[in-house]
Amino acid sequence: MIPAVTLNTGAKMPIVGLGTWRSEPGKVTEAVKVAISAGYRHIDGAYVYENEEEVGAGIAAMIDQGVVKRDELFIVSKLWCTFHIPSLVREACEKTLRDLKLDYVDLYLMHFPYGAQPGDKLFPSDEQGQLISDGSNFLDTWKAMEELVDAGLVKAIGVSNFNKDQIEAILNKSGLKYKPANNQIECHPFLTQEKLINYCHSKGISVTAYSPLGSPDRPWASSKDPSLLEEPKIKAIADKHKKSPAQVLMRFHIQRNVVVIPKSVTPHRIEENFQLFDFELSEDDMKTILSLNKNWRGFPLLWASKHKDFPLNTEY
Ligand code: NAP
Ligand code: SBI
Repeated sequence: MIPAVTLNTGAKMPIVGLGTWRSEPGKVTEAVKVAISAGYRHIDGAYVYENEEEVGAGIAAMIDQGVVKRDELFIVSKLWCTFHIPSLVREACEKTLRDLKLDYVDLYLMHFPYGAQPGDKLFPSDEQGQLISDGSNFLDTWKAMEELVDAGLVKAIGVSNFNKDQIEAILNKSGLKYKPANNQIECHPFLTQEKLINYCHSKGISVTAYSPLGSPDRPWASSKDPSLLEEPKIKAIADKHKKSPAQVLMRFHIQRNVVVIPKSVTPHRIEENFQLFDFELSEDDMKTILSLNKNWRGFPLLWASKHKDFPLNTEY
């Protein structure tokens, strides 16, 4: 059994999942198959990644071949910003389910707290390059997501890129039916997120760490940005345990009971990123890793910085 985090719905969410952002459609079907063969049971996707059909083909192949049953998998998708208007939420979810070739997803996240103008463009923007708002309120979007649970399209709902105040607004919403089961946030040794993780855990909300390797292939990366995989203290801890820096970066989350979703389309890395259960970081290792925090974000979300629901203006 793969270690899992228990959600506030009672469901178990495997603590390691395969990330799929920027996994090319021509490679991701094979990546999903390699991952499931290697033992992964959790796949993290999203409408905006524009590869859900190919992710779904990999899942279907593994189910058809009898490698795994649907109920042994934990599949995550996310509602994109241009579908925040409540009347659009169900059709967005149904499109994702069709593409994934599934009857339900295990967890459906509101990808960002901010809604964007509906239409063909995934990132509708004004002359300043700022995201054009749809005027929606994420509390109304949340209510529409609750209806997806009641309709059986999703087993659990959660949020992503939400700050403490935004989560609190959902928890305090009048008529709230389901609390968020998960908050998916950027988290790694340069952005350790202690306060937000402690807050979420104190409210029974699990946390998923995205970009655990610092997302080295993000399109806006600069050579001046710090590199987690080349960080000397991470390398030294890895050498001591005879593991790779990537494995140390992943194990760090597991020992905080945080779910982690490394992305790779490279078979040997997909396998490496799952070999995390045969070693343990010491308390000193954990302290050293936490001391690397510099509140550095690979995802400053600048294109939405003027939006009323921009999440990164608060302390946490
Ligand atoms: P990441 O997982 O930190 O890094 C992925 C990059 O690292 C790829 O270039 C990959 O290359 C490389 N890599 C993977 N394993 C490696 C290893 N063992 N050694 C060296 N390099 C390795 O970045 P991410 O894709 O940004 O984050 C992971 C997932 O989190 C995403 O795919 C997505 O599912 C999710 N996410 C969510 C949000 C959100 O807003 N909710 C935002 C960002 C990410 P290859 O693929 O070429 O092997
Ligand atoms: C995309 F499909 C395109 C751009 C982009 O930038 C921000 C980060 C993000 C996202 O919103 N979720 C991700 O996993 N990556 C993304 C996705």
